[in-house]
Amino acid sequence: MTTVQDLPQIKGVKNIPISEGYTSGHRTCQGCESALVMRLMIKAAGQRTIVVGSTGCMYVANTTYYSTPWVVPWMHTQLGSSGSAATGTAAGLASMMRKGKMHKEPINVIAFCGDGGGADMGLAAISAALQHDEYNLLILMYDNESYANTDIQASGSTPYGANTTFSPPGKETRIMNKRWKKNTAPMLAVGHPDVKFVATANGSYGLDFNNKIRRALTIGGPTFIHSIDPCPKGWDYDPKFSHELGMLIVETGLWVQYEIIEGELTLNGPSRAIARGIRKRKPVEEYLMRQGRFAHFTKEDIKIFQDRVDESWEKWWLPGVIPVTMGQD
Ligand SMILES: Cc1ncc(C[n+]2csc(CCOP(=O)(O)OP(=O)(O)O)c2C)c(N)n1
Ligand code: SF4
Ligand SMILES: [Mg+2]
Repeated sequence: MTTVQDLPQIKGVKNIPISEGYTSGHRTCQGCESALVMRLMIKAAGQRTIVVGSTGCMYVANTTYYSTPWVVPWMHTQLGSSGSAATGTAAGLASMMRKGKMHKEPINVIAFCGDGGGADMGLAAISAALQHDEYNLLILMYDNESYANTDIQASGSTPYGANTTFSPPGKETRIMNKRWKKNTAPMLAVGHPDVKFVATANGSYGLDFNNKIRRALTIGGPTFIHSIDPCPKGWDYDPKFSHELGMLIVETGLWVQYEIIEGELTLNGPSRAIARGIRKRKPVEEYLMRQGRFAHFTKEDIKIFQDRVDESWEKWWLPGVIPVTMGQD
């Protein structure tokens, strides 16, 4: 028995599978990139897949009043439990097959979580899942940079200064959220040396997204993907600009596209061109000023933001990825 499915890399958009596992029947906002991420994910994984998802927009808006877009087995799990649900599902399948209660075949197990459920509340369970190298499972963290489902509260993944219901700009204090965004994928990659695949992804680069899902599912063992998902409601912009904002966050160098395969890091798409000096980073202002959540920013706030992004590319030991600098000998 093979332990993983044979999911070859997709060469070109014309070869993307036509079949859908995430169809009509959801009630996400117009322009919701997280919904696109779900669609891309299951398109790449195929029908022999079990999806479990923690509480958040991708649970609530996808299972309202007996309607659902999922046409693969799907289960809800508690907000901080994507890691434990993934481990339990993979262990359950292995046990049923070992006991002869199920036909032996490789079934993909994918657990998704939001940034609140993953990078904040569920970090411990994800860490535990990433140490169970006897199971094949993928954890996909879709990051809309807030606790969106409960009305856009700030999470550890919310960017510096963003207006959320927990961090509204006021007359006395303009910048309420002074934290820099959590750097989740490198944290998990560096902290779990046996994990064979950790990547960042973005629905605006669809084919790259599909192929990262396939690489994660076929490499064996637990794997992790962190996607950045523009959210018209929380980021406050016209839904028609979701795709463009997804590209801008990469083009400004604020989000870096990469994958770490068996400990080796490769930058992808525009991030690779930026790192090689082939392409210049766009000013972050072009990205920030397209969104209402940064509408209160002054020139000074934009400069603070730009300086942090510049620093990540110019001073970090692994530019844009790992926030440490080399100390003196
Ligand atoms: C233990 C627990 N605390 C709080 C909640 C309420 N709650 C439901 S969804 C949600 C937001 C989750 O945010 P995130 O994981 O980022 O997903 P998103 O809603 O942004 O898609 C919260 C706080 C809950 N369901 N369970
Ligand atoms: S609030 Fe954001 S993540 Fe939630 S359904 Fe709407 S666009 Fe999607
Ligand atoms: Mg969220």
